[in-house]
Amino acid sequence: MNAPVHREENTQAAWQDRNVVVVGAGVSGLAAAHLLLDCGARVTLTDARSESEIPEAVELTERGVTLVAGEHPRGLWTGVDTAVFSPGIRPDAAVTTAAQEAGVTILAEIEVAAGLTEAPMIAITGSNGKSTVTSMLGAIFEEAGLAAPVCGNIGPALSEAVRAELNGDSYPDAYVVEVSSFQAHALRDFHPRFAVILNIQPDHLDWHGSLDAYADAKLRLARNMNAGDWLVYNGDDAELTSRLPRTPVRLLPFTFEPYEPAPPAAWVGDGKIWWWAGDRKDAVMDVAELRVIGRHNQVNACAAAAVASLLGVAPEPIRAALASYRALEHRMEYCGEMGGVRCINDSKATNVDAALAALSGFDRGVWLILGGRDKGADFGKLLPVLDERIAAVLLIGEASDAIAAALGDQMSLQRCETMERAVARALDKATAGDTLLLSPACTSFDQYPNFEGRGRHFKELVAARTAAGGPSEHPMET
Ligand code: UMA
Ligand code: ADP
Repeated sequence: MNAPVHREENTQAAWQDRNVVVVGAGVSGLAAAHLLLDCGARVTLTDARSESEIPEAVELTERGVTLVAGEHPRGLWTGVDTAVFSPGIRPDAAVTTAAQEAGVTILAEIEVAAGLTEAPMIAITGSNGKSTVTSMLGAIFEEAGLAAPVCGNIGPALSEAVRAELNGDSYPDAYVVEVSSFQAHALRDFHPRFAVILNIQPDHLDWHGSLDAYADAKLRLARNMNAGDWLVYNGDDAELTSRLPRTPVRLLPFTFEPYEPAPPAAWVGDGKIWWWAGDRKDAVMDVAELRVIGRHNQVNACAAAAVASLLGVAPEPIRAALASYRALEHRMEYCGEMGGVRCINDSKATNVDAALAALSGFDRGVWLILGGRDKGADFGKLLPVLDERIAAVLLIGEASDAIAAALGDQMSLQRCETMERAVARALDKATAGDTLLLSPACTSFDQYPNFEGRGRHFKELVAARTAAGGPSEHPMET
């Protein structure tokens, strides 16, 4: 049996003729298997799904991969010392326990890929806002003429992006990698040169077990960072600031209020995004130029501007990229207007903090659709923002009782059960200047396959009403 692969050995040569098991034949497992094959490894790919459910694996078996589908038998681990796990494999899954009992070293897919490139990693994590900030950074680098593939949790897998480089199809200056808590929890040697932690808010607690374990997973991203690296963090988030690493990594806060203590720092203040480095304080842009909606998106833009500034990108390309950046689908996505009522699809708000952030951006007249499948969330956290800004809360899905119990008689709660009824109720009653907001604070799995399906359904219902009531000629100002 070969010795386990560690950082200094995670080179193409170290994988040559090595037996390795890749667990999970989804986006990351398929990409990792191709990458390892390119490095000369002998790859076994295993997935709980049956062979017929993973047609994408055929290309790999044709390249010599052994596919073990339908189960993860114990025999997998014979003669194997290293396994590459997909992020979705839970730490308490039977396959994880079996690999551990067999003494196999478990590597995260992003760790393997990162070890095979010299290009610096810019890693972005947090509970909410990862995809937004990752894609904002991608847009800034593109504007600045830098080659910086956007990958990781946002898709494609880091393994796919690194494979393109090793095959000579791309020459990246850096990788912009969105890292989820699932990807971060198993990291050992991953060493980004720049990391961004946006916030620590309770999410995926069923997976991680506790808020501490979840926060630890996020902070693993920074565990190997040192005095030559930069950790960019949300200075307003007490759950995060109380957990900052005690390593020599250089720290850079971003905040929603002017930051006084010392440079470098970035903040949103006086209607602008500011960058303070050395003895210069530069206004990067007016937040009024942003097309994205909400205070949280101003902070996201500020975080992206901070990282780009650290990397030496000038204010003008940052401004230009952020001013033309449009919200990702299902994240505070403007999707129509009828009779002066603006409709916003924030279906990706699958936790309470995302819904809280969405609501914070409005003063009045919000018809809020809440509900779906409850993850054991504390809906009472919404109470401080369920004030005069709310016209009504429209409840859908399984979580209706839990939400009603948490919110009590504080406001007009209307049980609608389905999206159809919620949209119809809101658009029948709302008046010009109001907003219909889907920001449900729950997962979609009780009524939809995923949040994308839920968001698309919402948009279809809005579009049908808009068509019936005449198209809007006035796109929303943000
Ligand atoms: N599987 C097994 N055995 C098990 C459990 C799962 O074989 O015990 C198999 C499944 O049958 C399936 C495969 O594992 O074939 C799925 O692996 P996966 O869940 O790791 O998913 P991937 O398709 O590899 O996609 C992953 C990320 N998914 C998750 O973390 C759940 C994708 O993020 C990511 O884009 C992709 O890697 C590339 O990096 C998606 C996501 O939903 C978008 N992320 C979560 C989120 O954003 O909230 C964390
Ligand atoms: P992630 O990739 O972390 O899930 P997204 O950018 O996809 O983040 O946004 C997910 C949800 O969180 C959306 O509802 C979005 O409006 C909300 N959101 C985005 N940025 C933030 C933030 N900084 N704080 C709180 N919520 C946010």
